[in-house]
Amino acid sequence: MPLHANKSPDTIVALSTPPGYSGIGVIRMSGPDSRAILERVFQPAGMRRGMRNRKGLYGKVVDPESGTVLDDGIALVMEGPGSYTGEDVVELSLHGSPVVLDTVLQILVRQGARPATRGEFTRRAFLAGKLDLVQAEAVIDLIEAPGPLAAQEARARLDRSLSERIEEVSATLKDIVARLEAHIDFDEDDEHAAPDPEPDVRLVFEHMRELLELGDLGRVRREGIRTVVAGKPNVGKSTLFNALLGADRAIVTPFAGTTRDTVHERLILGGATVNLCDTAGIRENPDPIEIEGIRRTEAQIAAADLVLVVLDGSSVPDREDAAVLTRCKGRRVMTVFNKIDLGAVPESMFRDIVSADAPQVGVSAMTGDGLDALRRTLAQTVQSITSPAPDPPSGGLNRRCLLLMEAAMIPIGQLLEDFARDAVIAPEIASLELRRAIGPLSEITGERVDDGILDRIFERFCVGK
Ligand SMILES: Nc1nc2c(ncn2[C@@H]2O[C@H](COP(=O)(O)OP(=O)(O)OP(=O)(O)O)[C@@H](O)[C@H]2O)c(=O)[nH]1
Ligand SMILES: [Mg+2]
Repeated sequence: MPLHANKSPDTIVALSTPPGYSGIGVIRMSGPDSRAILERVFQPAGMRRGMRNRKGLYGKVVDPESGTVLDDGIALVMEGPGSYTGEDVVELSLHGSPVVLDTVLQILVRQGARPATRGEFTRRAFLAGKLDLVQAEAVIDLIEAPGPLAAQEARARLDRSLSERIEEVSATLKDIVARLEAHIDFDEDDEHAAPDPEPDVRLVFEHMRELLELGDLGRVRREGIRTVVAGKPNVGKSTLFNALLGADRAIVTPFAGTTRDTVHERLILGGATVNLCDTAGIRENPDPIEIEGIRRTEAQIAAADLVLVVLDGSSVPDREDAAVLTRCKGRRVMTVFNKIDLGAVPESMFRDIVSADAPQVGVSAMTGDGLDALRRTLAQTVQSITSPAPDPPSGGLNRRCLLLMEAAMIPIGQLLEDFARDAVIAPEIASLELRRAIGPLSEITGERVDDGILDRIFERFCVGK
């Protein structure tokens, strides 16, 4: 449970559907007065029964001051603590008219509700212990998911399985600390001396490492695969980039050195999000403007999950092509032989510079020849990155949590090194190091977290969620 006390909150209200014309607009209220406020403005049709928990009721929304009927719609009461926020929640589904919804909102405020701030419903859910921070962040990631795989990843984090794994690590550490501290007062020769904590510490460290790896997998699912199109100038990188997007996005000219800066666009492929980046061509002896462009290209390659190395498949490769491939060492690469409409030089000419392990495709970005095959190969590669068999889509730590997990692993890693160097570590030293790891872990799930961090997290939300 979070440390924050739920100090008799007021009742908040917001439009939960996007502003603008729509079929239906939903207004949501949460707090102790939400039901009373609803009853002042909502007249159920028929008047046979009052509002019942979780039963939608059709009726009219009336301005209690003027008696004007503003709209008709469905009201739904969800009593706390079984609701999203843990408080009494009311949802009013009305016609999606911005004017009507705005008027009703104003009336609800006049009746005592306060306009909600960003993410305040979810923040209340967190403060009420209905969900932890990992889940709260999954809510916003689900809403903002750029593609189906990202949505599945966020949905998986909404289940508590990831939170439970983190709590398990935390509980194990606390357990080891408790055992160590129980023995601090015994001297070393004592028959009750603490058992060697090293095997347990090593095991917990392994679990933490697994969670980190899962986080990286989560990142490619959640944020997309950083896919960089790289090559020497004029090989057709921008033409290929545009062809993959199906849009004339990057400038193409016959002159080498056209692309000076990175260009970013998003592509959904087989459900996965591909963050495609076109780059400045890498060449020897660049001019001063190109130097900066190439520096940016290199930074993109260094952070890439996948590099599409574009070569001119119609001409013999040269030192510059070899240099591009050298810079991609350590990255996952796909080789694209472009301009095959101009006639392809024998593959053997590329043997010395191109790795046989990387997938290779011949295309003409200009005519579109081979693009379907390229998309298929790309989709397979993307799938192998996002779903290493037999792993089902599961949630991974996001960036905030990864940093905290890394911070938690530092003292433990240090302790393991000490164990390796010197078999006997005083229990008070070991417990001190382990305690340093527990703090960041409890910040991941929000067991201990300050308001500033909560503000930053819920700032990402929209009003009404
Ligand atoms: N024949 C043929 N020409 C192509 C093909 N792809 C690109 N081109 C031409 O090659 C020239 C360079 O294309 P770009 O896409 O600008 O090349 P780039 O690799 O982005 O070049 P820089 O941005 O300068 O590094 C243009 O004249 C394109 O029309 C292709 O598949 N076949
Ligand atoms: Mg270009």
